[in-house]
Amino acid sequence: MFEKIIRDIQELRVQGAENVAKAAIKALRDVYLKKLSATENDLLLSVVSAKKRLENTRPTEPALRNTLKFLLYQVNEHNIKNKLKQNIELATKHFSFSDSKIAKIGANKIQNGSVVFTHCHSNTVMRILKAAKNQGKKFEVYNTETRPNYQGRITAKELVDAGIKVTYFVDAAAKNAIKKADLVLFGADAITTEGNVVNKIGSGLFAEFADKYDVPVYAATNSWKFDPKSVFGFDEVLEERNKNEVWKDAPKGLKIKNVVFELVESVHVQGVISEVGIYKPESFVMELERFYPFMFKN
Ligand code: RUB
Repeated sequence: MFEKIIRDIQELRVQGAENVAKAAIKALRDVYLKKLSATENDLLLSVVSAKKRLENTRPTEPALRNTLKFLLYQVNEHNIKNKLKQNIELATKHFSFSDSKIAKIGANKIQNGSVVFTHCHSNTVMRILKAAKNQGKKFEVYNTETRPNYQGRITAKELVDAGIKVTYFVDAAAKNAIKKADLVLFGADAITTEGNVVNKIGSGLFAEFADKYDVPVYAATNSWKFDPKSVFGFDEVLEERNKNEVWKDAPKGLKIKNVVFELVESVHVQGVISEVGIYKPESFVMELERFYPFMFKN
């Protein structure tokens, strides 16, 4: 199972930053269960090497790295059997608690008659939209196709299946869609110490447009997507994927850039919706040290 999870993350069969983190919990649990009869020292060596391999599966995923850090937090060769088990349970609980809390808080931002613009496919955003629908609110979603991998189709299909009214736009039509929207709701792959949000390419551009037309932008995210590396001045690494995704039989010699994530500057973000509440991006980062000290420890 461990090797399959590694492949599924690398080959994008696991989609969305939070699902990548949840898959890492499963993978480490698998290593733990298979090595339970080994000595504590051997178990620790296997778990540490599994952690390194998982960390390297995707570059722009602090939720993955924070989750792995949490799983091994205060674990040593004397306590690993109990402590790792306990951390696996706590991390699993963290995500299930946060998922429903974020859905509830985020749904309050959606009113009867609202038009919500979204981009790409974020499981966090989907949970918010479905929670608003379950509250009986009547609203509409505008979403973009999200080239080159068309994650917008996953969003559109899921919304149709949930009985939520949705209109699908090509990416280049986003300006027209945003002008008519009441709010923009993105997911996030990372939040930096300056309060900038990293999300699917296009998100930064769309947020600037939204700002111009006074449409508030919210990023919905589990707070474990904060990147502690950015505290030390490291820039967020923006993943670049295979150029075949953009153009399979492109003319030989053509240079294609396929950077898949982009920074949404904090000035364009009205609020970060997470399990700790809704905060302005800069205040959100300040709250985190209080809630999750493990993230800031080496
Ligand atoms: C997905 C994407 C999502 C975030 C948040 O990009 O940018 O908005 O990962 O998702 P890709 P979630 O499909 O290229 O990984 O809210 O599910 O964590």
